[in-house]
Amino acid sequence: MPIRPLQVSLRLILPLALVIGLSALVLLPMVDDLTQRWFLRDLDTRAQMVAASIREPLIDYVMLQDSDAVQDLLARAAIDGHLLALDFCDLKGHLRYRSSALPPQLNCRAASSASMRINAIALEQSGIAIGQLLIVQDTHFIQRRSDEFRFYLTVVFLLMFLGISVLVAWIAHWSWLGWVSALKNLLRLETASPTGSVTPPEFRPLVGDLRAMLHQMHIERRVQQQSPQAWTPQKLRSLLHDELAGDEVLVVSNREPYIHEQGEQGIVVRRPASGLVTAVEPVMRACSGTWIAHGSGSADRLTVDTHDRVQVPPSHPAYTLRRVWLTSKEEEGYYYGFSNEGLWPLCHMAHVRPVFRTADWEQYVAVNQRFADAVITEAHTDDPVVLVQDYHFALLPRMVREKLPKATIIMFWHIPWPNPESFGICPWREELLEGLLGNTLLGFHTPFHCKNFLETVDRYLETRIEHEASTISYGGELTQVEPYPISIAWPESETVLDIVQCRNELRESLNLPKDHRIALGVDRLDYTKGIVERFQAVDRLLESRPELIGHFSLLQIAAPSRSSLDEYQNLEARVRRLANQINQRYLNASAPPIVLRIEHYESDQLAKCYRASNICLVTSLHDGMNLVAKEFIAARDDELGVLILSQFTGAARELHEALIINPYHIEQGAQALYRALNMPAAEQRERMRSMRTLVRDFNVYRWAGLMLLDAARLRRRQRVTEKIHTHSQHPLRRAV
Ligand code: ADQ
Repeated sequence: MPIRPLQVSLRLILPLALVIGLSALVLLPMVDDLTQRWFLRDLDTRAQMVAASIREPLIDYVMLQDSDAVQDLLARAAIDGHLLALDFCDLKGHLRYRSSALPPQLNCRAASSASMRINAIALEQSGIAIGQLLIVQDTHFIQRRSDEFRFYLTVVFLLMFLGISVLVAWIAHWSWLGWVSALKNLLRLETASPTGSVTPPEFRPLVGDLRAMLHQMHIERRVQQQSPQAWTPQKLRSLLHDELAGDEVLVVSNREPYIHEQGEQGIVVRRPASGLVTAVEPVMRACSGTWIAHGSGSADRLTVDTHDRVQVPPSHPAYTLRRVWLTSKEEEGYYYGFSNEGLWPLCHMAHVRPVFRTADWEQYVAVNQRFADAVITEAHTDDPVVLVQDYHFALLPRMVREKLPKATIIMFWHIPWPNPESFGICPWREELLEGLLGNTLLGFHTPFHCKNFLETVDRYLETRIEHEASTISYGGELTQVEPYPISIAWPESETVLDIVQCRNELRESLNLPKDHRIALGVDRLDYTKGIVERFQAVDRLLESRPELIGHFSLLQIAAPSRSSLDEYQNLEARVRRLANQINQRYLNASAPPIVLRIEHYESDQLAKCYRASNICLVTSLHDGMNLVAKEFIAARDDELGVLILSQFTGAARELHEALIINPYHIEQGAQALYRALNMPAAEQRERMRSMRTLVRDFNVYRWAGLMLLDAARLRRRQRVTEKIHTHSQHPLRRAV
């Protein structure tokens, strides 16, 4: 028997041995006592029977005082094997007659002992007592039988134990073999062809996890194989050169990477606070393509050429920004309405209800079409690589596909994808899904979001889904769905500011003492970011640890966002009010617990804050990835500082050394803050070092590189398929 089933059997048999052993210990004396009592009762019955059989002649002989007849009668009755003696005692208790085998020490007052049983049976003649008959029986045989009985019972228990053990070992062995082969079968089916696979019922709960795990392993293996060295802009550039040589790359996003604003002293250029821009900008720098985005700045029109194009970054141009102009009605319906009052709350579990209006949907369709037209105009080839960014453009992939069927369309969905039930409340769910299935490749942050998407499509459209290959076949075309965890660009060392200087400058600018401890929050002012819960955690911390009052503050930097929407205005008012309320409670303290800055910070200012803080606090109620967590880690080349991270961020799936919290649990947030404030430097270093290695290696170039590698692979297949197609009579479908 293999070692594992033996261990399993032993695990079952040992408790069994214990139970049977204990039962034997309890049962044996009980059964023994019971049988002894049965034997004694038998002896008593026998004595009564003997007495009954000789009673009448005995009384007659005693009355006649015929001692020979009495002796003879007693002797004859005492012949039976167990009867030791029969005696007659008179009323004064004198032994008058006795059978010959009576032990000499026995008299009329003798009582039963371990070796003999004595029954005294009264005799009377016409109601007058004349004496008693003593019947003495040997009880040695009871002890003998009891010993035998114990012996057999012990043997029965042993045999029972052996029998059950063999049976258990046998069942364990075969169950084990059955499980192993069913699991192997499942793994084989999951890694080969899931279609038509029948999962044994006991494994059904495991299938989802198993698939996610296999998928993750598949990606990690692929990354290891493909990236022996770290991902850098140079590597990304050479990858674009090798894999997509000469191919045209177009990016589509709502937010532009550079906004020209009319300032008091002329036109100024601003970079928006957006995770998306942070992530995609390095890719465009590396591949010099065209970025199509909404021109939203007050001086944007003044800075473009006649084709609405401008070269960016302004300091050292590397790619083209093509601006699309939207009327306020379009912006109202497509951006604020359908995207941010509809899709944003639909995809985030933050307990804000999505609002869907037909007028907004119509603008969403129209604006998607306008951006799709821009892609078609900007494309110089019939098969460009189009990188579509985010939930503002769910319909665009299909619109572009209709005009440029050979294009490789890659879309990254920067926010979570909800479960099918949640998504199902959108009145235009089928249209959105059909739009998204115009993509060649559709990326999400985590395998969990991919799984939700596949399940949603499965629920609402007639498609064929290959889970192992993670593809969806719809209308004869395939869309591949993959997780690509987004990240940041690793900061270049020459731009990094001195850490002590950062600490001193930040505290000085906030009017705080040099040794004041700071937790930092950096977010767009959005209800998904858990800013209110963060303040409550700080309040709770000071309530439970008053010694920290005046020695610790939260610096919350919140970039104004979507401020024309009611929900966001209410949030801002609530955040300001709560910060005030908390600060009012600690008016006597030398420093306010909450320092709130509702403003946009430039990236170097943010870097200074990251480097100057003791803690970075990310408490999103739901977040696709969260880049702030990664930016904080990247900024800490001193390997100090503690990251407190919400379990509801994609980042929590990668940054296991952070203090992971449930932001809804205020007490837990407060405890994590306390733990972070008291964490020894050695532990901070250990955690930070490990997270820094991960973020440095799994950076934004890798994110983009993996998507582009997959795009290149799909293009190669597409070209092969087309070649075959031109030599074939039959139309072929687009291959993935
Ligand atoms: P966001 O919701 O914008 O991104 P996040 O990933 O945290 O969230 O990125 C925010 C970015 O804005 C960071 O680069 C940060 O530095 C910057 N920022 C925040 N506050 C700022 C301020 N006050 N001033 C200046 N800059 C500020 C969406 C999804 C995320 C996903 C990203 C990337 O919601 O889940 O991680 O896209 O895909």
